[in-house]
Amino acid sequence: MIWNVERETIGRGQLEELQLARLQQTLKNVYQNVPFYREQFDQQGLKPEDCKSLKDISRFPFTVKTDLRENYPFNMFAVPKNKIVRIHASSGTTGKPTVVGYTQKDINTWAELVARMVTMAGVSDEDVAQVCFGYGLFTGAFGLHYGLEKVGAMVVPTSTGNTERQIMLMQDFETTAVISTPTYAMHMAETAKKMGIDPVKLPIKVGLFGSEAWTDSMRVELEKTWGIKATDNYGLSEIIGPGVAGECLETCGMHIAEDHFLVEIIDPETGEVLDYGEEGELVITSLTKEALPIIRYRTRDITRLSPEPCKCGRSTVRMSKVSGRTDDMMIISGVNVFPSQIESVLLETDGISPHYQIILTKRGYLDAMEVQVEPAGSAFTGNFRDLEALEAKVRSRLSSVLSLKAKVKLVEPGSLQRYEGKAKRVIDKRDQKPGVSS
Ligand code: DLL
Repeated sequence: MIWNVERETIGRGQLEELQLARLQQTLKNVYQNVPFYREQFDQQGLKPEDCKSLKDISRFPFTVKTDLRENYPFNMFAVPKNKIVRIHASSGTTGKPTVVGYTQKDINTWAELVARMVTMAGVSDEDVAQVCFGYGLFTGAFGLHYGLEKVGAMVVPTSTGNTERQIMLMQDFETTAVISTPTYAMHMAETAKKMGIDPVKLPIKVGLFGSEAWTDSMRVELEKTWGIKATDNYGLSEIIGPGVAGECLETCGMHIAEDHFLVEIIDPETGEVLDYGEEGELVITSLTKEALPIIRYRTRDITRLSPEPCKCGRSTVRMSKVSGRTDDMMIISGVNVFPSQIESVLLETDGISPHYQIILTKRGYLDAMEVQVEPAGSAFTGNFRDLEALEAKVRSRLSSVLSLKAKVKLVEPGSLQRYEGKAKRVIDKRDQKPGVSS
């Protein structure tokens, strides 16, 4: 089923007309109401009227995360405070969070976009949807919550944590759709097994996973472990939260809500706009946001766009799975590598579990990487030789597939940290002084 047939199957010409009208309106709005943008445009000698076609967007300056931080908390808002009905924030690892605001109309738009996205994943009023994202400043839980209610699903807002209770409620309420990060889904499955419950036997049909990068190998693992269809969905607080893009059951890329967002792919080094099919950084301009309109936001997420028609009937451009963030790329002995590439190698190796951690250190002037990973339960014989052979296998696959020299350490099952939200896969100790341990 398609939630909004008119918008999701719109013809290209009609869509572009709508996008241009909305873009011109957005540029006027930010120029009039957000001093940050007025200054930026003035500095470049640009007026909103200079945007005569969609391509003209490339003449306008980018917005980056630090712009939001420098305008903390509310200076990027385009409406007075009394029009704001909700605040969310994305947790920065250091310093102040990035604050985002919503008018009532923004909240309604958000629910509409999430309704489209959950419908793509086959969720309807027949479903019991358990939201295992943290309720709070994070956009994940509230975003999914309102969209799921809009389609009429029975929403179970369990939030994160208390994992045994999550499993008990899945069983008792006959949950059919689970919503979480892929990492937490893996952890929940493990907990279910410890409780003597086979996740495959639970009534869950579909998982809507997002908020962090995950590979197709992880999809295979999640689908097998839970006996479900695993779908991907993408979003970010600065743009609206979840609902920017989502996968239909064809699982061949995420449909972007192009009537609300104008997307570009750029070369992250030069800022040059790239063509469909080329991999680069996703840049998003909001077209309908009232509280926090945003121009050419550099997401740092690496993906590519495909305009090919999808079998599901939706006409919107799809983005491929995010392969990493430009700021997550590691340079190890001169080789550029993303955590997702390591995840693929690990999960495609028999006997390896999806629980891993990457540790970066410095040896002299050289970077060194250690991959700590738990063997899959069945492969853990405890026999030293077997473990050594498995380590050697992973090491040689990392070296042949990624041309990467890494130390591989198999660790006891259950010993690595488990995450209830986004996983922190990389621990970078390269800035630590010698002799400092943690
Ligand atoms: O994570 C919004 C969200 C919540 C999306 C729930 C989907 C589901 P932030 O906390 O602001 O917002 O983090 C945004 O998370 O720039 C990506 O790097 C990453 N991210 C989000 N979804 C995906 C995904 C939410 N499906 C940042 N695949 C983004 C890969 C994702 N990365």
